[in-house]
Formats: sequence, C-alpha cells, structure tokens
Amino acid sequence: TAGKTITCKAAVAWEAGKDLVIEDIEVAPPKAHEVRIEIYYTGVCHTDAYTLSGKDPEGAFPIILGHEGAGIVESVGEGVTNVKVGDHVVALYTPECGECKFCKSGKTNLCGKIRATQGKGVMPDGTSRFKCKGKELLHFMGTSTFSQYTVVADISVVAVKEDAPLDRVCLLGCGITTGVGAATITAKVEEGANVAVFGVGCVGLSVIQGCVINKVGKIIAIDVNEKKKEWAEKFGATDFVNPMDLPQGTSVTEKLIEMTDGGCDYTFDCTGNVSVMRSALEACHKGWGTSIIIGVAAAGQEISTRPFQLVTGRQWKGCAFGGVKGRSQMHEFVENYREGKLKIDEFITHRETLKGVNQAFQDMKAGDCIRCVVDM
Ligand code: NAD
Ligand code: AHE
Ligand code: ZN
Ligand code: ZN
Repeated sequence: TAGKTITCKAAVAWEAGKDLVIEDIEVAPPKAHEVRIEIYYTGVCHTDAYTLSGKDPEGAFPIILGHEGAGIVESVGEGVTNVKVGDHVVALYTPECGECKFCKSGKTNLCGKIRATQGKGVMPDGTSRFKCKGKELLHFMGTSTFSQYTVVADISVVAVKEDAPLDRVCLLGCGITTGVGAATITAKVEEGANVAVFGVGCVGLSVIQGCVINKVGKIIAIDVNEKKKEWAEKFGATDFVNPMDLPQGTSVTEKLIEMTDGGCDYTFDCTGNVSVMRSALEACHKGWGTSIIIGVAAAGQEISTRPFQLVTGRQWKGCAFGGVKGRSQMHEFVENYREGKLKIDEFITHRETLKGVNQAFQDMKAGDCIRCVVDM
C-alpha cells in the first residue's frame, strides 16, 4: 500500500452540531516528513465534542476529528527517521520538533513548528491528505484519529513498545497524560501539599493520580455529579465536595479555604467552566497558591477575578497536554503503565466500534462515562 492512496472508513464531521457520518474516504500517501498510520484504537475526549459543537473558534468543517489515538505505521514519507513501518505509535496533538524557539526554550512543551497549519486543519505544506466524495476533508489537531488511516507530521508521532496494548495506550494521547502531567510536570505538586481538583472526569482523575504519585497531602475533589465521589475516592482523593450540597450562603471557595486552613497550595480546573476557574483561583492560599487551568472554555468566554487575588500572591497558570513533551516523555508514561505505577485500564468505562462512534459521544454526555475507547 505504500505510495498509494488508501480507501478506508472514517467518521466524518460534515457540519457543526450534527452526528458524525461513517464514510469511505481516500487517504493520500505521506509526503516528505509525514507518516501514514493505521489507527487501531482511539479515545473520545471532550475536546472532540467541543469542536463538533461549533464552539471552537478554530473549528472548521468538514473535518475528521479525534486526537487520542494509537496504531501502527503503514508507510513513511521521505526524510522520516524517528519512526519506521510497523512501529506501534501514539499520535501527538502537541508535536515536538526539538528545534524551534519553543522546543529549545526549556520552558514549555508547546512547539511552534506546525501550529499555524495544524490550527487551519491542513498538513504543514498547506494541503489535506483526506478526500471524500470528491471533497477535501480537514485534519484535526494534527491527528484525525477517527479514521482507519491518518497522515500526521513526523514530529506529531511517537513510537511505543510493542507489548504496550494499543487499546489502552491510546488514552495516553490526551486525557491521562494531560492530567498527570498537569500535576507532576506543570504544577510539580510536592509531598504534603493540599490540592483541590475541580471536575472529576478523565482529566480530573488523572490530576488526582498525579497528586497521589507525588504524595501530596489532602486531595479534595469537587464535582456537581454525586456519582463522581466514588470515582474520586477510587483514584485516591481524600475528600469530596459537591457544591450543590453546601449550605446556602457558603461558596465552594469558602469551604475549601476552611478545609485547608487558609487555602490550597494547588488547584486545577478540569471543567472548562470559567466561573469554576475563578473559584479555583480564589481557593488558593494567599502568598503562593497556584491554580492551573486545563479545561477548554467555549469561544467568547473569559476569566475574571479581582487583581488583588494576584497581588496577594496567588498565581494563574495553564497547560496543554499537561506540559508533557510527547516525543521525549511518552516513554516514561508507557513504562509506568507497564510497571503498574500508572493506571490506564481503570479509566475505560465504555467501548464502541467505529460504527458506534456517535454513541460514544452520547455516552460522554451522559455523565457515567470516564473514557470510551473506539475499536477502529
Ligand atoms: P469530563 O466531562 O469527563 O469531566 C468534567 C467533569 O466536570 C464532569 O464530571 C462534570 O460533572 C464536572 N463539572 C461540570 N461542571 C462543574 C462545576 N460547575 N463544578 C464542578 N464540577 C463540574 O471532561 P474531561 O474529558 O475530563 O475534560 C475536562 C476538560 O478538560 C474539558 O474542558 C476538556 O476539553 C479539557 N481538556 C483539556 C486538555 C488540555 O490539554 N488543556 C486536555 C484534555 C481535555
Ligand atoms: N482551539 C481552541 C483551543 C483548544 C485547546 O485549548 N486545545 C488544547 C488541547 S485540548 C485537548 O483535549 C491545546 O492543545 N491547546 C494548545 C494549542 O496550541 O492549541 C481555541 O479556543 O481556539
Ligand atoms: Zn483531549
Ligand atoms: Zn518545536
């Protein structure tokens, strides 16, 4: 198949707000510094639903969504040296070129090399590798894992050990790595620290997992869904607060300040709700508390607080993919999983086939799904 166009099935998002449609699509061979991957499994993340909803300012259609995928390299374009045909790989929506200003800064995992074209839904040369019914389809987040075959830039892919099961390590493509990385790499939570985690989905549970790994003190999980108490505790949260259950006149911020003798050392927003982001910042300890924004908020939404909150030493930060450099650091995550130090299996509550991908979106909205893995 190398060098030839492949016809395969993919879930196409033709329009915002509409169900995905399973179509036969054509996937062109990889050009120089590109890799064609046969996707075996993909997770479905809230960010896929967010872009499908039409609320993502970068969202354009028709597009092949999906960014939490793993598979096997089918062919490579000229000049590709980091992966070879047959390698088991995870797609990376945060690439790592190692050469740009961002990569060389030592201060961020964001890479600037292909961000502009990635945001426009095309490959680095400005064109698409996907076609359906004579129309070009856009790429998503440089990955488009809702297709049986996809093409990505070589800097957007990392090889993993062959004995790491693809139906589990696909989840390292986003949610788990994001949460664990946010706690251990971006916040660098310390032993004994008091932490609050707003939103107990895949990302929030992963933050909790990262906090447990770093042996923090209190881990207070906050969620409006009471069923998430059990989940939070299973992953190591020491306390759970449902803001709906607080006495009238008591805010979640006040409750957290009281529970931690003055405020949290670290708080994490894993909801994407801007008023939650404010509560998370204001629940931080005066002088040093740091709040990390992970959740993705809809177009037009803005955060606010009294500047005095920052004047008095609280800090607002944020991160994409947890601050993890995918090509350099994915190996550690896979090793930790293989050695039983990192939970992945526990996150999988639902499984679907490609045909059932819309059901996976429904499951995600229903509130009892942590992650659905789609068998391509
Ligand atoms: P999820 O929907 O599974 O989890 C969110 C949780 O937040 C749910 O349990 C929900 O009940 C809870 N919640 C909603 N409103 C709340 C409120 N007002 N107070 C307390 N809890 C509330 O989502 P997820 O897959 O875990 O993703 C979480 C967010 O992170 C999404 O916005 C997603 O787009 C974003 N995300 C960001 C990155 C990144 O790199 N920055 C990566 C992955 C996901
Ligand atoms: N396109 C949106 C922003 C979406 C967003 O923030 N994406 C995160 C990853 S979410 C994964 O589930 C991200 O990687 N951000 C950094 C980047 O460079 O996109 C918008 O608001 O325009
Ligand atoms: Zn995601
Ligand atoms: Zn770079």
